Amino acid sequence: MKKAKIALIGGGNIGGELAQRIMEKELGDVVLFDVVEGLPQGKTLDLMEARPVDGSDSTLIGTQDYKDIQNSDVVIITAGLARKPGMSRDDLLSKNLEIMKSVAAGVKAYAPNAFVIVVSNPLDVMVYAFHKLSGFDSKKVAGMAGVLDSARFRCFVAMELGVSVKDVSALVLGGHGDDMVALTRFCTVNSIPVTDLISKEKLDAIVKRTQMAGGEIVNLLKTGSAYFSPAASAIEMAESYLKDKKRVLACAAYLNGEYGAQGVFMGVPVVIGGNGVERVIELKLNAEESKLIAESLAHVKGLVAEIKL
Ligand code: TXD
Repeated sequence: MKKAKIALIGGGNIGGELAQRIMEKELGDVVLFDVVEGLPQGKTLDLMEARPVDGSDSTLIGTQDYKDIQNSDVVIITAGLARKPGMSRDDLLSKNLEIMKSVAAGVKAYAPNAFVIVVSNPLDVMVYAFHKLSGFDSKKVAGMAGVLDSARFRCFVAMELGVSVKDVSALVLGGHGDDMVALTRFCTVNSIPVTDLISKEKLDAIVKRTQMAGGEIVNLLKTGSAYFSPAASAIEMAESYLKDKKRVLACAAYLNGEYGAQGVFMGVPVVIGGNGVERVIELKLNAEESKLIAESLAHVKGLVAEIKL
C-alpha cells in the first residue's frame, strides 16, 4: 500500500512533536514546512537519524518551499504564534490570521485534496479562516481542540478516581476557550456515570481546571504553550482519516444549523473517516448544556465577525 504523505505547516514545538510521532508510528512520510531557515531541515534530519533506533522507515524532509508538500494526503497546520503568560488565545488573532493567509494559499496551490487539520490559535476562528481562504470542502477541514480538551478532562477525572485513563470517556465541546463546555452528564468511567463517583463540587473543580488547562501550562513553561498533548490529539484525528477508522471525536467542524450554528466551526462530536468529517453528531442537550454551548458559540461568532472574511 502506498505510504501516506503528511505535510506539517509549522515546525515549532507542536510541529516537531507531530513529526516525531508520525515517524514512530510510521503513519506516513513527513514534509515539515517552516519559514525559519534551517529549523525544519534540522529537526527532520535529527528525526531521520532516530529512525534506525525506532525501526521506522518513514522519511522526513524540511523545507521552506510549498512545492514540497505537493499532493499531501493530510496537512496539519500549527504555523503561528503561541501564547506567553498573561495572553489569551484571542490575543493571537491578528498576527495568526496574517500567517494563515499565506498558509492557506500554499496549501490550496499544492495540496488541494488533503484533509486539513488546523491547530493554530485562536483555533475556532483560525480553522474558519483556513476554510474561507482556501475554498476547501468543509468535510476536508477540521480544527483540533476538542480531542485535547476532552483528553485533559479525562486525565483529571482519572487522577481524581485513581483509575485508568482508558476507562474514562468524555466530551468537551464548544469553542476552544475558557468557555469550553465539559459535558459532565456524558462522562462515564467504563459506563458508570461520573456523577455517581465524584461529588458535584469536585467535578465542578475538574471542569474549571480543564477550561484553564492551557493557561496552566503556559504559566509553568513561561516561554510557550502545551505541545505534547496537542500533537497527540492531532495525530488521533489524522490517523482516523488515513485509516478510515470512523472514530467519534470532538473536533471543530463546519456547522450548517447543528447546535444552532450556521457557517462557523465549533467543537462538536463528529465521525472522522476516509472522507474526512463524515458526520456531525447532534446531542440531545438539556437546558443548562444548551445555554453553555450557546454562550461558547457567541464567543466564536464574535471572533469570526472581527476578521471580516
Ligand atoms: O488545542 C489547540 N488547538 C492549541 C493550539 C494547543 C496548543 C497550542 N496551540 C497553538 O498552536 C498555539 O497557540 C500556536 O498558535 C500554534 C503552534 O504552537 P507551537 O507551540 O507549535 O508554536 P511555535 O513553537 O512558536 O511554532 C510555531 C511555528 C514557528 O516555528 C514559526 O516559525 C512558524 O510556526 N511560522 C510559520 N510557519 C509557516 N508559515 C508561516 N507564515 C509561519 N509563521 C510562523
